[in-house]
Amino acid sequence: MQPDIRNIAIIAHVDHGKTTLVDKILHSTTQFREGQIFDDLILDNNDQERERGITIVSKNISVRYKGVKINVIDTPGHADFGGEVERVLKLADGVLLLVDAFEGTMPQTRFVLQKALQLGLKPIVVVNKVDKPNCRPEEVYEQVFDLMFNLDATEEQLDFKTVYGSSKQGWMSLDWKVPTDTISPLLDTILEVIPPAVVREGTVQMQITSLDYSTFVGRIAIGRVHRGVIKLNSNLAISRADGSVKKIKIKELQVFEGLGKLSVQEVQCGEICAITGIEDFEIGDTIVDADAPEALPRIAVDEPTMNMLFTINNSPFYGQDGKFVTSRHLRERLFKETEKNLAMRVQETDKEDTFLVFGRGILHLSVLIETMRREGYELQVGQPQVIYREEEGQKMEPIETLVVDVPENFSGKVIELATQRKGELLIMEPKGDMQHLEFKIPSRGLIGLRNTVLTATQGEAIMNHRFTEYAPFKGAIPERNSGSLISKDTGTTTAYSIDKLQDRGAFFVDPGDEVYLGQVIGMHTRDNDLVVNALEGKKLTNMRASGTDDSVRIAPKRNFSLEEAMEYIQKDEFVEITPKAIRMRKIYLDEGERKRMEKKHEFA
Ligand SMILES: Nc1nc2c(ncn2[C@@H]2O[C@H](COP(=O)(O)OP(=O)(O)OP(=O)(O)O)[C@@H](O)[C@H]2O)c(=O)[nH]1
Ligand SMILES: [Mg+2]
Repeated sequence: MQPDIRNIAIIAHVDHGKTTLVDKILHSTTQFREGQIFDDLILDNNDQERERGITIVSKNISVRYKGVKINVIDTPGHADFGGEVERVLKLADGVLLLVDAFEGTMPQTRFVLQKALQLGLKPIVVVNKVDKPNCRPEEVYEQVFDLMFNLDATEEQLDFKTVYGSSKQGWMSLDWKVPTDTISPLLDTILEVIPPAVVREGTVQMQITSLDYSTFVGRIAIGRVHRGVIKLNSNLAISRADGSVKKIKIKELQVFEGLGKLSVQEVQCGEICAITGIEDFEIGDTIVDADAPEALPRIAVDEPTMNMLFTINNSPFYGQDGKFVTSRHLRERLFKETEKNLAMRVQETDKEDTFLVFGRGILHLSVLIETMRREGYELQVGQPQVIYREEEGQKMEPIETLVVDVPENFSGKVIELATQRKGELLIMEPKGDMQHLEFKIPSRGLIGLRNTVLTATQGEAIMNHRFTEYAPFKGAIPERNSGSLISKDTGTTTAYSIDKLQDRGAFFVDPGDEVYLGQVIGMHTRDNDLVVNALEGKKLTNMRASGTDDSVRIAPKRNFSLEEAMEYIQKDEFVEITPKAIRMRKIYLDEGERKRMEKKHEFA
């Protein structure tokens, strides 16, 4: 007898608690061996996921509940990884739509729900985090209902069940005022509402929707068996984008079980399956019967909205701590990335050491850069550029929905900042003790906005944005209104000189740091760039005369995260990234050359 299977994906806006819930589902249905203690979320298991506290790649787990096998797919909530969600929804028959009981529906809630509804999936709504003191579960339920309605949910989809609870505390209930001590009410609802996987008889069809890596066996193709039964030693082939069909030999066939995978001889229809041994495949290919190949329609992939120049590190400090520094290294690494990172593209340029990398946003690109530096690469990247399109002779640009929740006294400031960048205020309403603002704003205007908004609101603003559409170009947006302080020479900075220069701006380096000629070492208080000498030796006599300890008065340097640096630099600047350092620099280090290039409108 084949087991009854339910395939569900968990979808939500970022941080609404998906992974926490999946962890609780695992814990409540799985016997872990003694000594297997988990402090963190089991699923967010790669370094960057742990450090950033977000899910970057979707993951499959599988549990047994009341004799039914439930395959659960945890998905990333950040908008930059939305394409991934869209793809893995193809594995599911239903979704758990999580919504934070305080925050309510957010831009990404709308996006992922819309995709799920369009695919005809059955939703269950989970109003999560009802343990939060200021939560408003009933209002949030109403919001979700309205959203479903506005997204043209079918009658059947609109007739969704809602479960309330706290993933963190490990309970779910049909009534939020009646807490329980188990998530069983949710699991029972899944069995009741989500249709069992359909069994289609016939020749094999399995579309590859995602891929996994193992250092031992290489690439692993993951997909759902759409029709027929896949057997280990049967006569199978792969149907590719170009229409070609190539015989394959499967080395290992696995299904998901608990946190891991289980090797099997055959996989029934409806089951989610992992295949090793096919070397040459792409996401979207279909595994078919070699004698009767019939491919499934290919998956459309999200178009990139942003690009950035990637080049080798040619700063005076190159090669000090990286292992991979040549253009050959860079090229190979970037092209390898495109094999698994579907929304990413790499384009050659007329310079052999420079590539244009296309992605879905700053985070999408910065995760790659961060991964590369951890692997030992050195590289430099240019200012992120949005991708324009031309439609009927008109220049079109990407527009996003921006949502900012901010304490009321700061809302005026946020509106001012967004408006300067061509943001258009659409909604302003109270939300608990916060003000909820929604804007339509060009993607261009968002670059660097987070820093500015956080500074202006003393870190209190919560900001989210998501791409919505291409629209006619909105005109010029003022650039950063402070120039760079640029190092005049190469050497070690001194407290003496930084102290003297403090009224010129804020520094990104501390006394004693090594800097090079042309490096951006601070932010000027004015809008033009200024070359400064931060290397001057201490003139002891002067210092004694003033009678104070110079180092005490120096403001601490401003630290930039990788993303902050990417959003901060101007057109004529690079971020230099090595395993140990993130520096900003002028593309042309020499002042004279810089001036000449400016005259040639190199950066217009
Ligand atoms: N108060 C409260 N906090 C929760 C609850 N569930 C999750 N959290 C917290 O919310 C934060 C985000 O939780 P995650 O499970 O990582 O959220 P996610 O939806 O997987 O986030 P992404 O994968 O980045 O989209 C963590 O700090 C959790 O501890 C809950 O029920 N109540
Ligand atoms: Mg997560």
